[in-house]
Amino acid sequence: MEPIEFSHASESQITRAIVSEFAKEFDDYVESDVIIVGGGPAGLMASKELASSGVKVLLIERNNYFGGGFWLGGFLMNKLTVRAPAERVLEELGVPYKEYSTGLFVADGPHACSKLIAAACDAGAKLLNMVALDDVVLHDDRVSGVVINWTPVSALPHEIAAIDPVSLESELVIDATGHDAVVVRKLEERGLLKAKGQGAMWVERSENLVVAQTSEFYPGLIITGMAVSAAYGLPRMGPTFGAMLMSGKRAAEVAIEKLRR
Ligand code: 48F
Repeated sequence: MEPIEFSHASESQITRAIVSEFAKEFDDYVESDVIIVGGGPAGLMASKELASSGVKVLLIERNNYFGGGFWLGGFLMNKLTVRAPAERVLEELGVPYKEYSTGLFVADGPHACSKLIAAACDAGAKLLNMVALDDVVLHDDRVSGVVINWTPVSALPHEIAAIDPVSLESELVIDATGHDAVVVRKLEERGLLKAKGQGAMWVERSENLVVAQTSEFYPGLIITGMAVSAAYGLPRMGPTFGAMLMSGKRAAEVAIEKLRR
């Protein structure tokens, strides 16, 4: 076997490559058209669709990994289900799937999730991991950005790490934080709106309603995915993902229309 010779790069060059490239990009995204909070299936889908339409979009995710609940289908088993017509989205993403019964499709979680993350990146969305939403920016009763901090900061005792967060501005924010509806809750804490909380399981009803009610929930704030269910008190849907993908697409459409105005 031929020995492999890697090119020369010093320790300091490697450090500079990381620091300068990150700082340049971060500086660029201090202002965006749209900031998406949460990188599960709904947020990733919305980011892909927005970036494909030329919108400057930043997605922040508190975990090291993107994908939220999309890696696993349910009950720690990694087969995902979607119902028609959402198999078309799997097709668009190039995810292999099989029809289990009429209109019910099954795919591999890791395959589907990695394709969706790659599609968002390929489309030009900027993805930032290990960054958590701390608060919202509110100007004249309109959500105008997010307040963020590095995820590990919240795990440190306050007396050790009293580290102020920073703000990023945008025309629109999308809450894609799933069942917790974290952005919506920040407005609720201030008495600006009331989230109804999630209802009990009813998959057939829930999927249609989540997509139909993906909308601007507060001036400047669009909701998508399970955050819609938590905000409007819709039934939960359990381990099926078609509505998450379609709701992400709908959120992007709503955002594009608002940006055009
Ligand atoms: O939970 P998640 O996958 O939400 P979703 O896109 O999809 C829901 C389904 O996975 C499933 C379901 C229906 O099929 O019931 O649960 O609506 O992804 C939400 C993402 O938001 C991140 C979280 O880590 C996850 O990756 N997130 C939550 N809070 C914050 C956050 C926060 N404060 N800052 C940044 N990201």
